[in-house]
Amino acid sequence: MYTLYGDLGSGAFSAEAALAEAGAPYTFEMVSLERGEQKQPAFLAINPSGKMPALRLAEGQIVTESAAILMTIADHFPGARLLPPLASPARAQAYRWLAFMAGEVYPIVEIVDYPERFAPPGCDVEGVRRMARDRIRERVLILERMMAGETFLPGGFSILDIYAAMFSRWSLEPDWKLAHLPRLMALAQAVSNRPAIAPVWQRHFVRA
Ligand SMILES: N[C@@H](CCC(=O)N[C@@H](CS)C(=O)NCC(=O)O)C(=O)O
Repeated sequence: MYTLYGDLGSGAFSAEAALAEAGAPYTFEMVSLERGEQKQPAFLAINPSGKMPALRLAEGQIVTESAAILMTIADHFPGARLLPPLASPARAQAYRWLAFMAGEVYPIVEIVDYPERFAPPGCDVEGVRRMARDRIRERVLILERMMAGETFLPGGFSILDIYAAMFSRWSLEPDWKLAHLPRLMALAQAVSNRPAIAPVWQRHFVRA
């Protein structure tokens, strides 16, 4: 049994969607962002960086970092084909774009959500947020150009689709997304309609 720690609408969506798609047995442990529980000792003992998601494996070890969690789930359930075959050219592209989303997009989300962490006292906090949004737009536009269509990789569904769909839900204004991200929005729609993921999507992004 896996235990996933996180909040609804957070990065925990990606881990939960991958678990659901893999058919893995799991429980969801709520950690409230609104109440700042990610910075409380109980959760810091699980992830010292105070960020979600965190996944406890059946063996008991903790995995943090959303991309590492997604790759771990893909490894544990090879029959679910959540990544292209090992050492294939498509696998290298999957790593490339997972790393891009984890390293170039996700960290900027923190600046949009908590600009005060990055603004010296007296600085224009809303200006910092605006600049961060601009950087996210630029970087998501790169994803938009690189994706094959309704799946990120030409070979079919993978954890990249789950991850990209999640980023389509954050930090970007609806009108801008409609005008500039037709592929990403179609991909997100396709992800949200997958039978295993649909209820997870509903809990995280529709009811949340
Ligand atoms: N590098 C981390 C980033 C995770 C992250 O920023 N998660 C957000 C929620 S979507 C969070 O926990 N924010 C709380 C905070 O920064 O205080 C990952 O990929 O898992």
